[in-house]
Amino acid sequence: MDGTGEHAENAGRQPGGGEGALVTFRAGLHDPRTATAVGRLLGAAMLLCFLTGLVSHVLQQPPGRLAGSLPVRPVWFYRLTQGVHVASGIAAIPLLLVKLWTVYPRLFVSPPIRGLRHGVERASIAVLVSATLLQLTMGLLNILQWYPWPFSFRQVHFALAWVLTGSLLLHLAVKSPLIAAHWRRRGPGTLRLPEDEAADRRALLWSVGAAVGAVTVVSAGQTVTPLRSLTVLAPRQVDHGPQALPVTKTAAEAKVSERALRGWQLQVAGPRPYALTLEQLRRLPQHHAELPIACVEGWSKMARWSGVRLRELLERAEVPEHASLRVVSLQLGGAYRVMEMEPQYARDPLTLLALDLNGEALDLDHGRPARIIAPGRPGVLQTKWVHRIEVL
Ligand SMILES: Nc1nc2c(c(=O)[nH]1)N[C@H]1C(S)=C(S)[C@@H](COP(=O)(O)O)O[C@H]1N2
Ligand SMILES: [Mo]
Repeated sequence: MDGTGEHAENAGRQPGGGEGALVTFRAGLHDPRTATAVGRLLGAAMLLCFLTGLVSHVLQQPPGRLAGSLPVRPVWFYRLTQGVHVASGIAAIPLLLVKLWTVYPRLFVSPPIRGLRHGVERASIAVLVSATLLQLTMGLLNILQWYPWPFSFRQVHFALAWVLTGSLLLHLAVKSPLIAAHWRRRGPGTLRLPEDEAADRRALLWSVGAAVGAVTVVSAGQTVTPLRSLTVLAPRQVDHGPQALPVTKTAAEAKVSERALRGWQLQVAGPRPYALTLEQLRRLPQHHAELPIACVEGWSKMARWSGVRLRELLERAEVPEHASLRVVSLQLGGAYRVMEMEPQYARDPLTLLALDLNGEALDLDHGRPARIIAPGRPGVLQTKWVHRIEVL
């Protein structure tokens, strides 16, 4: 079918609609040109979201071959990619709603299925729409820290991303003639709209732009400090929290109490294993690093950390240069009790077993007595309440 035909079917303007239409819709906002204009913004947001999501997944669970080449610089690498991930996902929500609204008259085409090809196309759109709705809803609930599901968020979000991308590519392929015909405002296939409908469309596109801009501005403040007073959509106010740094999981939530810290020692495994008390750690050479915490939920903030270089702790135990580590927290359960670290992070001069944050001893909520801080890594891997360092 050519673009013009679809246009006419989509938007019969006579009362009673075109032949076979169950419901009639005014053309201006439900035509392929509007769908294309909104669709490509949505497509761009989804593409950015997908790529930055892959980055986040790989950093958190590197496939064997990639583990050695994960980037250690720039130190704000994950801060940028995850900020873009969350911002593009949030921007996609109004875009998706408007896109669905521009095309929903197509739900009512009659007959509903005109043959095998049409049936397959409609089925793929059903998969695309439900996967996208589910994906964006899951992501949004996650950044609001609401986990109503029993399964692992990350695994399901990752699998769904592939289902969504596959069905999106199929959709783009099927619609490519229509998209090509309506890519420009005045293409060969486009009908000239009456002025009032063209104005409707312009108004719609401006409002979509404004809505996307607004949701981005009110959520970006969790990362972009000058916008922080506008942060109403994001759950984290980056100025709140002890020592001017937000907390995702408090010590109380992780069931780490002051009592559990009594008699604490850092245990380091290796050919020459040893244990050190906090006083002994403080007597080792102290180093400083300006590094951000960048949470997968999108908030991030720079901080000043001091403590012992992880590299020096490993050298003392004669851990081989190319060894990966397992860092174990005092926390008794939970997904982030144990963290693995590749050698390029472990040996980086900026990677610290931090004892101080912004000039004071770590607050209990920030991981007292000691926590890991490494450049370029997701917040979930910046393990708090570190107890033991093991060699893999
Ligand atoms: N042991 C342990 N470490 C942890 C967590 C945790 O739940 N348990 N949460 C992580 C997450 S999700 C983030 S974003 C950072 C936040 O560090 P902060 O609370 O000091 O800001 O800590 C990480 N370290
Ligand atoms: Mo986090």
